Amino acid sequence: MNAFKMKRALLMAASALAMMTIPGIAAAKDITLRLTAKEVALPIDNKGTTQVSWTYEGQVPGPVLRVTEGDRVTIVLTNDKANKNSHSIDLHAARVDVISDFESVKPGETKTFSFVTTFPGAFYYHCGSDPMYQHIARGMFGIILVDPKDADTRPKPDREYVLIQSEVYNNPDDTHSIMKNDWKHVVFNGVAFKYDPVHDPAATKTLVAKPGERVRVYFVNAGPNEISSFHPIAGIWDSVYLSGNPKNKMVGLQSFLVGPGDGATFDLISPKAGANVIVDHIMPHAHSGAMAVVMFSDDADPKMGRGDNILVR
Ligand SMILES: [Cu+2]
Repeated sequence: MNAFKMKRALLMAASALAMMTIPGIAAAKDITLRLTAKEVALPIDNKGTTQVSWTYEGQVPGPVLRVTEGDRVTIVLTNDKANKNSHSIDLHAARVDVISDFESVKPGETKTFSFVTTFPGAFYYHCGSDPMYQHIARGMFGIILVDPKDADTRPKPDREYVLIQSEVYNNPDDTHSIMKNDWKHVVFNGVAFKYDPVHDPAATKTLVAKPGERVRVYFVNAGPNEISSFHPIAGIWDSVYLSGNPKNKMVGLQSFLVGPGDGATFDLISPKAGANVIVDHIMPHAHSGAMAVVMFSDDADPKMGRGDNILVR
């Protein structure tokens, strides 16, 4: 074989290798995620008491963003022209430049930036505009799930739920009161006792699963200020993945601390029918709103904890 033929054969072999895919390993994708910041009034309790909220897409928490490890993610953030404040987005799944990529966007303007996801996990995203603690206290946060590119690195869940903890402040207009931690409720997914008809008869929802099913809870503590001692009453965390990374696995835990700005993934399996209550075991947090009932029964609604119902609105 002459040098030319040798070079051509090597090039062909290299391109054949590049086209090969490994079974079970997801190929990287280009994903564009568009978010609009909206300032709206939203309920903070099951009675329907409302508060002016600063949001992504008019929702607290913001939409669940879901990509796979290795994907190239482009964020397009628009600040609605009806808004009064500048807003931004800081995603803990990104490795970028805080100044140019996470910069504030004025009302009526749009900002675009990209990053490649390098670690799988359950990551926090939030507004970082000044004062950041006020934008978070007003509801500008959500979760970005970066699924591992090799789905076989941990057991497949039967159901998935997102719980995002945050504080609701008595007067979020008063930034000093937020700095002094003068909150009214600690909540999951924006509303006090949202999934707890036991402690609040006005609640209409619970999380559900069948006995024996693996329930995977993606948890983020948005804060802005309080730590969470995350515990399933009448259950034990089967597995806890620090930051949601399959490599950071711990087993058989009763409670696990998640600080503001952090997240973790929790697997829960109930051997019998009945209820567990997921709480922040810090009592003022639990009894002001941070409780969520998980009902385990054989007739659990098959649509819950799947598809669009992993963050139960
Ligand atoms: Cu904001």
